[in-house]
Amino acid sequence: MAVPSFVDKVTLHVAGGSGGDGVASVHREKFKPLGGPDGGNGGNGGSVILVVGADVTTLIDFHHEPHRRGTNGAPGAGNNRSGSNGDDLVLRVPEGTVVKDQTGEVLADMTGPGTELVIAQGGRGGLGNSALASSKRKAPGFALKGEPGDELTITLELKVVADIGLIGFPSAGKSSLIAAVSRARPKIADYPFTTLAPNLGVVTAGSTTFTVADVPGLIEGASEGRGLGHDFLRHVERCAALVHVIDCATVDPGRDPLTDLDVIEAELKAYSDATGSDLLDRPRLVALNKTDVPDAKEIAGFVRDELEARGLDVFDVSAASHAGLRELSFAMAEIVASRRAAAPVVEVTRIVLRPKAEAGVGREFTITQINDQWVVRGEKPKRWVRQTDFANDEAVGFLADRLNRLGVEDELLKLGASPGDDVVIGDEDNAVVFDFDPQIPAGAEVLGRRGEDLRIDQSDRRTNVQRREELAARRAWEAEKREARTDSREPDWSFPEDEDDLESGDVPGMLDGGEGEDVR
Ligand SMILES: Nc1nc2c(ncn2[C@@H]2O[C@H](COP(=O)(O)OP(=O)(O)OP(=O)(O)O)[C@@H](O)[C@H]2O)c(=O)[nH]1
Ligand SMILES: [Mg+2]
Repeated sequence: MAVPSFVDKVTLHVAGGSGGDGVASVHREKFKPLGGPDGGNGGNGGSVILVVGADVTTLIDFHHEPHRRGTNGAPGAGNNRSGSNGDDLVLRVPEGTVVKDQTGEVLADMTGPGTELVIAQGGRGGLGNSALASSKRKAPGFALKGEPGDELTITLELKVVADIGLIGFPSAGKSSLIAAVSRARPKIADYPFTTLAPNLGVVTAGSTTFTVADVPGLIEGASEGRGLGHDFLRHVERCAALVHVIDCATVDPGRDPLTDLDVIEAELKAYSDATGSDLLDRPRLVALNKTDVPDAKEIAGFVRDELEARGLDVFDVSAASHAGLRELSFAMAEIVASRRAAAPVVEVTRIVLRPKAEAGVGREFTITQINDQWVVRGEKPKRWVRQTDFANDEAVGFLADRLNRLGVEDELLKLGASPGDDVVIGDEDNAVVFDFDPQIPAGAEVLGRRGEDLRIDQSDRRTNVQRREELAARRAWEAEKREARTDSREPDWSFPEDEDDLESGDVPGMLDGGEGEDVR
């Protein structure tokens, strides 16, 4: 099997590391058996980051290893110890790499050394029960699970970033030309399609230094796949100008400089039509090559007027004798310099790619009814479900509280959901189905023993109205007692114990905890 040495298109599967789970633990000391929650948070998973490396020229590494993922975060531990974060995986890509998703949409165009793209974020670590404790939930018997990292399949496509592109028929002398004007040393031979992958050379003319790309030869019908096809033309898409390298010494029947130029132009047009590229807008220069050959010099003389009449700048050159190369180099430099003056400087950027907001702009979630199921979509609900340990009732209750605070229950009621309906949250392949039970009053104070949530089994809780009535009755009873006390002047410590009484901050109707609102 041939081993490719230059790869300019690869499919890559990337995944951020998973976040570590938070831990539920209770501080223990001698004589202090229940010292409060001290479970630490899980560490964040490492992300996969693409970064432009100045010395990277091919995507070959990814061709050999197409699956890459960041390291997982470590779980938290007791005594408030957080798990360590996973390591980011930094993948170096060549300048000019275009990153696309599976649908072909461009996610990023990696130009400028140092430009970074966080393509797959690591999952966030789950909070430990210490971080989940609040004045309402003093000793949570659960912790949040770490979230999985982003996972996606992308294509990397290399578009060589050169200032000038050399195009022409096979054996026109493109590689000879780049070898003559730069220190590039591509393979040169007298058979067609010597060049199979682009070569880059650096040229200095006057005060301008620029890069020139020599690409494989084009022939008539390249757009239909003849020869090496025309896909490699993407390597000259970013060039400031194209140089037609024309072989004036060819003895092939049916070929002459003007016909050759027309054929190549037709292929450029076919490429632009097929890809939507704006390649045709590039300025052109014409290098009439091999003028060291006497017949070729003569032919060059014949066609010059016609080419100039078409508005083209024409140069008689010889890659062999180096005649005319200085003029050609300065003409290329001039175009590059004016384009650079007009174009903004490429700044080093760090792009963080985030999943698109599922619920739409400005909305935390949406609910749609699909086949008798209520499907809740939204980043927060989805994440919260992933963080939930469904084996732990208290954790499930915490999830219910969060969803209610977000307004999911209200919205479901508004849309006409009735008790017992299926409510689906999460990704299609990983969805969780709940029974809609709007009777469950939200509130952390009704939690039972650690890891339990009384609301889940019990539906005969007092309603708010009942609670208010009881409170009023108790106040009346207290007032009566106080009166009796003032009468007798005797202290009375017999106070009724009711641990389920409303706390000072509780207003009927707002029993939903209200704290830990933005727990990640
Ligand atoms: N006499 C003469 N021969 C040249 C000149 N430039 C190139 N050649 C010859 O033409 C042949 C093809 O040259 P290459 O530079 O490989 O041509 P190319 O355009 O890169 O060809 P492909 O890579 O196949 O597309 C070689 O034998 C070169 O020596 C020139 O200026 N004068
Ligand atoms: Mg070549």
